[in-house]
Amino acid sequence: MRPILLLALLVPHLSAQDRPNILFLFSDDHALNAISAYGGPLKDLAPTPNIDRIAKEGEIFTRSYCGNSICGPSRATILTGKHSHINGFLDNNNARFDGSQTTFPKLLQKAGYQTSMIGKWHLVSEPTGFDNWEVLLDQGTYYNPDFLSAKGKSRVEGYCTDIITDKAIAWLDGRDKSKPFLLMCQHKAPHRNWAPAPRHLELFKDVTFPEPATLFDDYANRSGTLKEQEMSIAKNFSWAADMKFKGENLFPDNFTNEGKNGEYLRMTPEQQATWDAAHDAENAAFIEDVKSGKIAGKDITRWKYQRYMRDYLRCVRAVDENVGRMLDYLDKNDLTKNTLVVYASDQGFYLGEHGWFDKRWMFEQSLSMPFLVRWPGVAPAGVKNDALVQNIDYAPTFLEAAGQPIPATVQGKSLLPVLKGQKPADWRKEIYYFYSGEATHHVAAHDGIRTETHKLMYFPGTKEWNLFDLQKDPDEMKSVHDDPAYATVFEDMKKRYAEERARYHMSAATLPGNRTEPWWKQRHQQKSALAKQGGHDLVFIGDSITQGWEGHGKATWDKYYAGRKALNLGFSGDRTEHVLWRLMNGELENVDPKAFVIMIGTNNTGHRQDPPEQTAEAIKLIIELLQDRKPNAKILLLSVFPRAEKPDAPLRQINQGINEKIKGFADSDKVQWLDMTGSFLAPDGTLPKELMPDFLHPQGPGYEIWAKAMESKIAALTGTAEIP
Ligand code: SGN
Ligand code: CA
Repeated sequence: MRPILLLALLVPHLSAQDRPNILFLFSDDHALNAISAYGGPLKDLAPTPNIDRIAKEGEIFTRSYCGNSICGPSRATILTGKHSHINGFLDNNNARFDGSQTTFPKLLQKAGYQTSMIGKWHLVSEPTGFDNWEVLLDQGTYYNPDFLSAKGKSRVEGYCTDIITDKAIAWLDGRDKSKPFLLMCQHKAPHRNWAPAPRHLELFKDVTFPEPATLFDDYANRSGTLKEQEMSIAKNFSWAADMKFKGENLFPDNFTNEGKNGEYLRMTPEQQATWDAAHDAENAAFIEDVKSGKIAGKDITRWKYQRYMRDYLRCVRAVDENVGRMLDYLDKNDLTKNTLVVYASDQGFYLGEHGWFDKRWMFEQSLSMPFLVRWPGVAPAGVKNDALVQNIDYAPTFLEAAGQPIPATVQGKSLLPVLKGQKPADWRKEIYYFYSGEATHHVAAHDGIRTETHKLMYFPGTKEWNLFDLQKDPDEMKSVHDDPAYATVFEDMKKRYAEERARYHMSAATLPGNRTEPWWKQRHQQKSALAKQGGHDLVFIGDSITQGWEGHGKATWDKYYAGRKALNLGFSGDRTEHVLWRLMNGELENVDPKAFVIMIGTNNTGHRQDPPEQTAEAIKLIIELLQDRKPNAKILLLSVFPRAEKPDAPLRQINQGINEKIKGFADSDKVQWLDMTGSFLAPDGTLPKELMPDFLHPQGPGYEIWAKAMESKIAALTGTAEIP
């Protein structure tokens, strides 16, 4: 018997009691500066005693970051332990979470946990991996929110933060108490448009919050894209929804017109009366003061900042109270000792720093994620932990805590050793960040790394680098990338940036992307519809060469594959990143084939001359994606076909390089390799014009050669008789 197996048998089997419950308390857009345990300028004015209790009884992480500072992407990363480009949820505007992929709740559910998700979900597709889910529709609302569950839609009267907690407690009360639980209790608050609970509308009324030093940042000395954002307190707050005025926008130079206050429109007459009582006099006074000139210029921004802060911190107050309710529940039900509690938020937020609200940038305030953990007996109490941690780490941490193996494709690391106070020698020295640049708020795409002392950002749209010395310039007001004194640091950071991108498999070839040509979209819809019908035994994945089975290869296809319930997912002009996108966005929906045939990569070579290792890595991700979604299917991996007439042609060489790498992905069973190169080439290595007149695409006879070369493998993989 192998020693590992023997060891596994000797370890006493963990009983349900030994496996901790996991309570994941989560909020939306909660800035570190709005949690008193983090210190910060607001700690005495707007304390959060209940969240702080987690820090006191457990650990607070001071260098905790997200991988992509917006809602859906952060949530998808938490569920999968993978960065956005791997889990496919890149931005809020276009993405839909592929719920068929492995997530930690699914694995815990399989391991016997009872799993529940209550509150803001915001991943478009329905939750998977939960015994119970009740989620807010889309972003959700503060007042009288609508929930969606397996039973359908329902509206609940009251205040969202309280209701989510009510539902969480009700679920805990009714759960099967013989099993450990995972409860994800995810608040909408304190997300825009910051509508406080009726009981908090007068809170902070007479408090003046300190202004951040960078409230009037002029965006000099950094990427030119900073000036283009649309998330500034001075310019982008709306009259009604953000600043809570009623009626016509009286000062269009200072307030935008965007929308009504949707929250107000949802309120009951009673709620509206309380709301009006809290706002009317103050609003009237402000209007008077602006009209009379008493408040003007920058003072209007200052006034907006104060209103923003009061509303934001009022919303935080309800979150904190409700965290307290949950912790009390654990105490009263004797669950505290055996429950791992986490408090986190999907990203940080700007509370006026750089003149901003919102997030998205890789600057500290929105890169940071609050992360507090309490696990009695495991995480020592009262610890400030400064290890570099990221939201990719949550899934592996929960899995390890529950005694479950961590899938090899998970990109994060379990925090257990870090929580226990050990400093693993190989703990990461930098975190990687990527923001795709969606339209909302007009923040340019960028990615970068942060070390303990420096931050490097790259803006591909303008090809700009920014480098910050976080010790000397913690407010990130001046990029030193072109300062000769930092030449060595800059070089070192660029090298580490390239290494981190490689570590997380980030390149143009692996960043999932859809194409916009109408025919492509139409074909994708068509193929997704076919996939949805199901019933396919054999699925071909590729580019124009695979699509060509519907053209030059039609007769051969009919002969070999028509009777084998085959689906052609070849799209002309596709590169690996398009294939990745398609597979995560519908083309595998009900497909459960015996085998996939993959032949992709020659357009990475032809369009961009991608280095072979990057294309190969993308092919590896395609294989991993298929194995994750369709674990029973086998994969026939084909060599990328030879291109160009002569063997020493550069593009031919690149394809050859890809093949050298990808053949190593095969095993003798699940992934099988077939090198097609020899089938097409003349003995001297030239590519015969009769087979591929453009030295890239096979004609009829080429498809015949292709089919014949694969036939014995296809017959074996699909369990069908060989076609002569
Ligand atoms: C809405 C907000 C934005 C916010 C995004 C994303 N506008 O579009 O200010 O950045 O959500 O937020 S609002 O007028 O509808 O409030 S996220 O937390 O879901 O990423
Ligand atoms: Ca958010």
